[in-house]
Amino acid sequence: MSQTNNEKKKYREITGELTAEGLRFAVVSSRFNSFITERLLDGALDALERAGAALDGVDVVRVPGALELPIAAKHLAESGRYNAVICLGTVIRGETTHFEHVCNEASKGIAAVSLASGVPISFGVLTVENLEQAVDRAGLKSGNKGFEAAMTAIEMANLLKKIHASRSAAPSKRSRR
Ligand code: INI
Repeated sequence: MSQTNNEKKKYREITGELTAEGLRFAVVSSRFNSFITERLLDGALDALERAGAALDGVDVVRVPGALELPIAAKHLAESGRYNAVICLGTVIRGETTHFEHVCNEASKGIAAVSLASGVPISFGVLTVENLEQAVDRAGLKSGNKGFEAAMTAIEMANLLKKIHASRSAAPSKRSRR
């Protein structure tokens, strides 16, 4: 059977490495449900350190709740000091519809800030039904979502650097003809 174009790999593939050496990160961590979110922060810092980031170059910024993550992330992203920002929080469904508002506004806000600033901002916010689900995702059965958010930030920071580098190396329109 003949190889597909994907298998032949004739195209150029651009991917982000999982190395954090020489990159600057800010972590925004919310205090609401801090028992869980502090475990996400542990996971995120562990990922950054394992990937080679210098932790004395990482800034950890505290906000009251998940709703305040986007505004802090916006100012950090716009400062130009960071290759990526990692947002951490824990939203646990209660009796009211507040849960939906907090989840929707936090996720929409973070996505909007990331697109507007061009800085990768990862969404390490647990949106769960109960405490058991939160514990599972903060280092128990289902891994640590803070660790995953940091790895995503590292990959995206490297990917965007490469995309910019490959753009500047592209042949001009004239020489492509
Ligand atoms: N903030 C959270 O981070 N998690 C929650 O579960 C939560 N609940 O359930 O209300 C929550 N609310 C606070 C919100 O993020 C803001 O800090 C507050 O509304 C003030 O703007």
